[in-house]
Amino acid sequence: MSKLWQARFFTTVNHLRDLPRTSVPEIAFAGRSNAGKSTAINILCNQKGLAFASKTPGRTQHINFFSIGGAHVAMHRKDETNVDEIQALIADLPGYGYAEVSGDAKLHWQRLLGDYVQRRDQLAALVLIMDARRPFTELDIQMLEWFAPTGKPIHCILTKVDKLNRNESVNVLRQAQAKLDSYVDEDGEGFPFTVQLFSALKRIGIDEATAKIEELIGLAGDADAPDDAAAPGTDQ
Ligand SMILES: Nc1nc2c(ncn2[C@@H]2O[C@H](COP(=O)(O)OP(=O)(O)OP(=O)(O)O)[C@@H](O)[C@H]2O)c(=O)[nH]1
Ligand SMILES: [Mg+2]
Repeated sequence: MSKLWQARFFTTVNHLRDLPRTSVPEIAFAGRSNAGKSTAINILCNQKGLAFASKTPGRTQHINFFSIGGAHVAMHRKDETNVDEIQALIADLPGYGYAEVSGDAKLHWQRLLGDYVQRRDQLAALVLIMDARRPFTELDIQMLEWFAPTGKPIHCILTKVDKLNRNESVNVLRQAQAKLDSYVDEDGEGFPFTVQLFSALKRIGIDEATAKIEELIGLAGDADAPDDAAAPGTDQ
């Protein structure tokens, strides 16, 4: 069982000053509005209504945090989350590029997003969710270039590949890899950027994304013993 399945709603933040005072590693899902961030979080955490997913673009307007660890979700759904035992946080960021949001609100979101990804020390990595049919829009590139100087990894997830045929998927992945490889620092070194295909609808790329995210937030190989190992003396 993936550690991500333990995810629980933790808190909603509308101002940087309200960011959780935790020090555990965080991973944030960024991307255009409607790209599929909330849907991806739900499917990776194996919980349908965890992050709100919607047909109405611009739905996630604050930063929503989900905690991993600190509660025995499967056993006692209503028990309190023990903040001291939280091992990692997942952040669902407000989508960018939603045209109908008014000027002030848009500015507020952009500042919140930019400041959070650039300044949050606990942020271990960024997951950049892009619609596989139109990846790397101007705002995606801006997000990537805001975050790249931190030197932390970006894992790109090209989602909705159920809308592409096999050839198109292969090509889009190859082009995305080439784009990411074209970024080099002043010493000519590449950045820790990775990319994969994904579909929530057809359940493509879930294991790959799970393994990558667990690795990025330091949960890999740290599975709960009772789930993975049979008690001594039990028949399997
Ligand atoms: N076909 C298909 N549709 C998807 C997939 N993932 C998400 N969607 C749909 O895309 C729409 C937007 O998904 P959300 O997860 O709400 O997108 P979001 O990025 O969280 O959007 P905001 O909260 O506005 O930033 C919904 O109608 C989803 O059902 C997928 O893999 N395939
Ligand atoms: Mg959302």
